[in-house]
Amino acid sequence: EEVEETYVMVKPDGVQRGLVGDIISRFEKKGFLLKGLKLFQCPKELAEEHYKELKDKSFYPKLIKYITSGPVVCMAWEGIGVVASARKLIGATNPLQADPGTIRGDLAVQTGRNVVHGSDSPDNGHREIDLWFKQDELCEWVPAQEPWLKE
Ligand code: YYY
Ligand code: MG
Repeated sequence: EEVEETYVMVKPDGVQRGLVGDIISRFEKKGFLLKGLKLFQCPKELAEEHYKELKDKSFYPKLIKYITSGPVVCMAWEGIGVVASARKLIGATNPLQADPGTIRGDLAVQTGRNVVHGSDSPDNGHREIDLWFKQDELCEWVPAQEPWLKE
């Protein structure tokens, strides 16, 4: 069990629908450590860099338009096994296939409006946090509850 970091983002639909608090709360309550948080209007170039592995997919133009269509909420979360755990909390890419209890399973219906992003590997966690945050936007801190979370 390794300490990792992951990039989680509430997409423009989640912000517009007032779901930011609910989504942040799920990661907080799980016991992960919030290291960075901001509301941000994503420029097209950044969206393209973030999703560069998908640039040949048919849905890519729509995806870039969606992600840049309004402000997003960017988060950096740290914790033991946080990359895979965040993906579990988020649920399957297609919200109709996402289990109840997951963010997408509870709060969304369409793949193209699936409310939230989470990094898919520890390497991408680092890469995406570097991409979306400046170094001085990230905090290293120890929450008072830490001894009650970690053995
Ligand atoms: O990691 P995750 O967000 O669950 O899915 P990806 O396969 O990385 O795709 C990124 C993003 O692209 C997805 O969240 C919605 C969108 N997308 C789409 O609009 N249509 C698809 N068939 C697949 C993905
Ligand atoms: Mg992905």
